[in-house]
Amino acid sequence: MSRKTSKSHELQKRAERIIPGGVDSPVRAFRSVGGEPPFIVRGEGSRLWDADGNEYIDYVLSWGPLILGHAVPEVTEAVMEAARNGTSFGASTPCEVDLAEAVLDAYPFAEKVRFVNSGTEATMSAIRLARGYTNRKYIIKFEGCYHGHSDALLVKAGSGVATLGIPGSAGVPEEFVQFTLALPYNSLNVVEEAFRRYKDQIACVIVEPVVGNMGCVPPAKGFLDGLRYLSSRENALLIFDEVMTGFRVAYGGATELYGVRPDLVTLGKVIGGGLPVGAYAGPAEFMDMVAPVGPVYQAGTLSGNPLAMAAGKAMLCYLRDNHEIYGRMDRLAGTLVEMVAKTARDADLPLSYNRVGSMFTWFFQRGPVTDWDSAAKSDTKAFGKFHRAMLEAGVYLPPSQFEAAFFSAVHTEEDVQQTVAAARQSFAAVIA
Ligand code: KE4
Repeated sequence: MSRKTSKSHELQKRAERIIPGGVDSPVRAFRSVGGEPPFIVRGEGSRLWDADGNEYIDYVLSWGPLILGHAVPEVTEAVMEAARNGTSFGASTPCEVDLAEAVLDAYPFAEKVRFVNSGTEATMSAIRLARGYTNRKYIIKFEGCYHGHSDALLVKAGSGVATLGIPGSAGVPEEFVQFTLALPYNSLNVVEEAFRRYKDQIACVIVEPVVGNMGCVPPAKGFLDGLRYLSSRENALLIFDEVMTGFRVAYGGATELYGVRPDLVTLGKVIGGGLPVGAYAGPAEFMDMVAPVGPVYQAGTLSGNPLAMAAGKAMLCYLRDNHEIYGRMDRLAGTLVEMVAKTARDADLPLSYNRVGSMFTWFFQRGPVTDWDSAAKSDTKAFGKFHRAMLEAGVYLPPSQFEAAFFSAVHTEEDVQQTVAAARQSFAAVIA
């Protein structure tokens, strides 16, 4: 029996008349998987409910923030308590100092942190800081990595060393991306070539230390060390964009997991507990370049918002005091990913996967997936069929082959068994 969808359909029709595509972020429109998105009304634990009363096991978790699942009592209570005292002051509050200390506790290489309202603001500000500190213009990013929607970062994949940034969006003048180099992920020799070609002109290298935005792609052995070596040798800043991996792949993120020290780290998602927070952090040598101490300007009306700070503080305090959840998520997510892959093999369906802790992606191809060029070989039509069938079976996956899925500390063995069973029947739909 297929899901009831009339209420979500009605809401979608209302929404798309007054909001572009009916969504406040493009990927939510389900354009790359087909079908209409359910309108979500409630989340609890590992589950979501939509406007028609359908229940789902959630592997999007608001695109990463909800590592403890939905409606976590500690977080909800903290936000309600804060709200009783007012929602915003545009002034310093004790809670932002508490959260700053919690962030630096997990990232000991950093001495100072600045809170902003999104991952986009965090990476945009970190790049401005790197350019201000080095007095250089060029930046290196990697194809398939996404760092938010600031102009300098919206470049087409495939630019490579040969060609400077090509706008990846309408409305971005080529002048705004002319100093952006988009290189293949996991290819150190191309980075070396870029530093040779643009000697003493590159301000920073920004990288997702574990990529989530071409689907999950881990760094090749030595890649992060190599970026560290080359950035240091060339006096460029190394920026780890840990908006997705921070407090997820380990309490101290990929910085802890791989033991490579960046010069700046950007954060978001988990540190806001589901409320809008971004951050950038690093040694005082760099961070004291930021206004009002230094000449690099950055500001925000709602930066350090007391409700967001309360949510983030509750989240990080829980993670700090319950480290064992990382091992449990790693084990259970591993079981899920491998059992679904085995189900695909049993159905003779080409499927590969990448997983780092509680973030993962099933790729509809034989693999391996190590960079954008290999990720792009995936059968996105098959993924779309799989996504739609899983939704019908009560499993809510990211609506794109090129997104990471997330596991939480509250997903259960029962969730895993139910998901594997749903995958078994969904693969049949893919093959049909
Ligand atoms: P936001 O501006 O969306 O808060 O963060 C931008 C960003 C920066 N860096 C990384 C590594 C990110 O993953 C993101 C945002 N992630 C996407 C999911 N792939 C957000 C989902 C969306 O765009 O709706």
